[in-house]
Order: sequence, then structure tokens, then C-alpha cells
Amino acid sequence: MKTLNICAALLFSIFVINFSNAQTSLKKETIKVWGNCGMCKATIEKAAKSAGASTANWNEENKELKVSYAVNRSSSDKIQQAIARSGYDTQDFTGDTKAYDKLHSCCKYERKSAAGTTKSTACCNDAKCVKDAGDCKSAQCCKDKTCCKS
Ligand SMILES: [Cu+2]
Repeated sequence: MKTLNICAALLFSIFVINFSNAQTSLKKETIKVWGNCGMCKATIEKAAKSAGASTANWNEENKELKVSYAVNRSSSDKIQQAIARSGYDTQDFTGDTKAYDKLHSCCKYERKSAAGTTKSTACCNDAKCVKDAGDCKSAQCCKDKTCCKS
């Protein structure tokens, strides 16, 4: 009976060690992903999961994708590349143009610009983005491009 208890204790400790290892190798990250709507959300999250993310939640308002993944199964680059292949720009990768062209019309988001400055001007010229306008604080594009400041 005693040996059985020792065995059980041993098995249990192995289980605990494995469990804590699995936990430490899980990484959480927030990745900026351009997009528009709920349909984009589904595509983005599906792409992230196909690249090994165990959880993926894209926020339409702030364009942030919160992912968690096991570091031995995936990486931020891997996830972003999968999203880019499905047509969406991410903070480090540019979405595939052919895939972008195939997106539903409502999903044709404003592309991330290579030279951020030109896009920033266009964005700030938007009526909603005018400095001191009531909408400015709530319009995401203004907050992103920091038109509201200064
Ligand atoms: Cu969409």
C-alpha cells in the first residue's frame, strides 16, 4: 500500500511539473491587425488559429488581435504571416494583395501605408478626424494616427 502511495505521489508530481511547463511556454501577445468588420474578425481569427494560436480575439474597435500560443507550436511571425496571406495587413507584415482584392466589399479596409505619413494626412483630413471635433476622440483612425494630438 505504501509503495502504491509513493507511486501515486510520483505520478502526481510528474503531472504537476508537466502542467507548469506547459503553462510557462504559453505566450500571450497583442498584435495590430488592420480590418473593418465582423467578417474580417472571423477571417483574422481563423488565420491566427490555423497558424497555431490557441486563442485569438480581434477587436474591431482598436484593431488589436489578442492571441495566445504555445511557443513550441507557433510564433508572432507565423501568426502574422497567416493573417497576411488571408489579405490583412499586420504590424509587421503586409497583406497579400490578391487575397485583399477577393475580400468582401465591406472588408476592404484602408490599407496600412508603407510610408505612414501620407496615410496620416489623408486620415486627418477626414471630417470625423478634424481636430477639436467631437468625434475625434472616438474615431479610431484619429487615435491611431494621433491626429487628435497637438
Ligand atoms: Cu470585414
